[in-house]
Amino acid sequence: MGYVKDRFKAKADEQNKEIKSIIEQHGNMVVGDVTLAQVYQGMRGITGLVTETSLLDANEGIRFRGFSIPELREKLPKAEGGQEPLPEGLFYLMLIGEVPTEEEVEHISETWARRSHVPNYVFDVIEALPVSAHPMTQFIAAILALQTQSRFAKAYTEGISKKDHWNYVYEDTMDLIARLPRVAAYIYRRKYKGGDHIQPDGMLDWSANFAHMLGFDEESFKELMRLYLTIHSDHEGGNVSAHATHLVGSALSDPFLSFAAGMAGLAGPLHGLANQEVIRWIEEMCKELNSDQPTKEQIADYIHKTLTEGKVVPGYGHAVLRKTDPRFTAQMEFAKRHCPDDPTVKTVWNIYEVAPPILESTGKIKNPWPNVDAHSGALLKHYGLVEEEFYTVLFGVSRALGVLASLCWDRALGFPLERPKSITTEWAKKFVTAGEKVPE
Ligand code: CMX
Repeated sequence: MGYVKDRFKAKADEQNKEIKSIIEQHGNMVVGDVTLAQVYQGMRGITGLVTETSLLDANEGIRFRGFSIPELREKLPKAEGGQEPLPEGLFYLMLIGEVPTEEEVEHISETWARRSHVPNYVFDVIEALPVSAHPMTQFIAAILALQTQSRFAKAYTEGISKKDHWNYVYEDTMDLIARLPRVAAYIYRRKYKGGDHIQPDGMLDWSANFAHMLGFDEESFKELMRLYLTIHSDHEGGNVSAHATHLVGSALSDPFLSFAAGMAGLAGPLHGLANQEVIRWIEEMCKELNSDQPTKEQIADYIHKTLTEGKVVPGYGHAVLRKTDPRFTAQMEFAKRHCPDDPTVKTVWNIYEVAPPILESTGKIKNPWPNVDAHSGALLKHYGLVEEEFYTVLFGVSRALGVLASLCWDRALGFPLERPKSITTEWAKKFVTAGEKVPE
């Protein structure tokens, strides 16, 4: 792995110099004003973080180091005979900032396969939980069990220079990403397949081996996994899972602890759990209507009913995006190629036609368009991965790529402890009364 690490360090040193000069020369430039409404309402639109791996445009969607999802699908190396990008390549792109060659991607695949051994006590920790525990609870517990192997935590305790933090964070990142598919597959087979576990195949790429350990050896499912693990990996820095990982990492908690925090955030229904909620919402609708393919009129009625009951329509809306999520479109294209006649897939497409105008007509939902979670469950279900409680774990395995590549950058750039200022409503009242003067 040496040369990828050396390349990363060289890039980070270059970037460090540039950042120093930006701060020295332009550090006083004002990036934006902050209103009281923003302070109260989830800090929407406040620029306050640097995340090098990707940037989100409200209308265009995500770009990874400048590349859109359609560009990634075209430019990143693919498995032999495959059409979808290998997520190993996206990790390299996010880390180094350049599109990798096939050899570089193969090198990362091999490195992760070599580092993928999971100690038995991690499985014991999973087994200690009731089998009914949500897969995300089991996943987070397993990540915490893996933490006992953190090279960063060990080195920090022994005493290392701040200049070397990045080195150990990098090593932990590679170990953790390598081990996650085995842990996730173990949870899946334990919970849904009676503990009939499948050994890894070290000859396969990261996604194909994951699919294999889950018990899905069909080539097009492996392709779906490659696409899925690529497109869920990163969505700039302010989303809950990325921000939580970055925030906890800023306290110099090691990558395992930081990533566990990110996964706790991903497990929320307004974030990563939405993929589970989407398929449940569709299934409940179908059950209520006694049909596996409700009409558009029936779907419209069901959306109205959901809104009237004061619930969200899962898979729709976004804090930043204002158009159809390109991650939704990528999955739709995949479905058109592989399973256009699947009834759940067709229902997802019908919802896409019906939901936006209804959501828009409420006058309060800022983005009536689908996000990544609106489509993913239908594809997984098509291939027989029907246990929707597990879907957020798949999201989590992918999200590791982006948030951990970012954590490497955080430490390589020496970013400090994150500590924004908070206020009280008492403070806000004085501020308003004193005509925007900051109270003493
Ligand atoms: N259905 C019903 N109401 C919705 C809605 C939806 N899909 N999306 C937004 N709203 C509501 C909000 O709840 C809010 O209502 P109140 O003013 O009564 O509190 C109002 O519309 C304004 O919200 P917003 O500014 O448009 O959206 P936010 O930035 O506050 O929230 C999000 C963004 C994603 C949490 C929200 O759109 C939502 O809850 N969507 C459904 C859940 C979902 O799909 N989450 C996954 C997001 C992608 C991911 O992270 O994986």
